[in-house]
Amino acid sequence: MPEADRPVEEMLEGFRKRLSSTLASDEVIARSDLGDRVLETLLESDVSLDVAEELVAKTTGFLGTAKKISVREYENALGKAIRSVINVKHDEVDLLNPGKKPYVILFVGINGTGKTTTIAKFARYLLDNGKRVVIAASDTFRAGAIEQISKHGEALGINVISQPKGSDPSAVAFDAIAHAKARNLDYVLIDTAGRMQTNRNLMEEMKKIRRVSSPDYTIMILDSVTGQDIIEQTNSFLAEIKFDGIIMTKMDTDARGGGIISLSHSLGKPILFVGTGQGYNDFMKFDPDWYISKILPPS
Ligand SMILES: Nc1nc2c(ncn2[C@@H]2O[C@H](COP(=O)(O)OP(=O)(O)O)[C@@H](O)[C@H]2O)c(=O)[nH]1
Ligand SMILES: [Mg+2]
Repeated sequence: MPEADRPVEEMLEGFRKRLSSTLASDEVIARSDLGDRVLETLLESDVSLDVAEELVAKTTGFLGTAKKISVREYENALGKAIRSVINVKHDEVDLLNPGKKPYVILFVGINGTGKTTTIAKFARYLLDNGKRVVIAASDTFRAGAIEQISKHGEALGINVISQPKGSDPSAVAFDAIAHAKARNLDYVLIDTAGRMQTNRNLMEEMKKIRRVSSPDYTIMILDSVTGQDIIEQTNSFLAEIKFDGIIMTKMDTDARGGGIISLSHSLGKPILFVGTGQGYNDFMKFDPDWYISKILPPS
């Protein structure tokens, strides 16, 4: 179990404190010193080396040629640099008005990242917006998975289509889509088993789910606490499973806070939502400006 949920207000506090103590040492500073110190702080906050270097270079670029600058100017330029790196194709996605019915969304990701919990939160978000939803319990592999998602379905008043443990996950997805078509529902959300990249059978099974359900959108669930390691851990997984957008979970338990910047950048996909706790409401649309306002003072 993750540690206790932290309120949204306290999230990213560590990152903000690290940055402000790095930046607040002097009123006016030589730029070259500051760049090195900020680079170090970004690395400590789990921003990857290449992205941290890019951020510092961009910040320097925004600042022009003055030898000495105020901390305030540096902060504003850094905020601009982070915005330019984190803002991956956000405008193109409107999952609330997809223009197709039923709209089939496949949720993928490694075991334990929070897929099932996130599907329940996302379903709740759709319900709150007046949408009609069915869930496919296509994790037929892990013990307890069908019960877990069925409980969420009961709590939310949503049908969960399932078959006994060990059944073909694609058949479950197929049934759920037929169910949605027959009832004119808006969305089919497909839960899946965690895929370990080493497990060939599971990878093949995942491809079959894709073939059978032809998802309109695929969401990769990433655990923010795993940080940069996730790129390596999920490398072959990411290469084989195509996805369109990302939901970062467990922001409330991530003390470093900067991984989100480099993940979005290096994967080239938008971060749609972030998970901020275990309850249905601990879920928010990801807003780059919100994120930047949490780690830097307002410009
Ligand atoms: N604190 C916290 N815990 C989360 C969050 N999202 C999921 N979890 C927890 O992570 C664990 C694994 O979640 P689950 O949805 O079963 O992962 P799955 O294996 O990918 O389906 C559960 O204990 C969830 O309650 C989150 O945003 N914050
Ligand atoms: Mg699950």
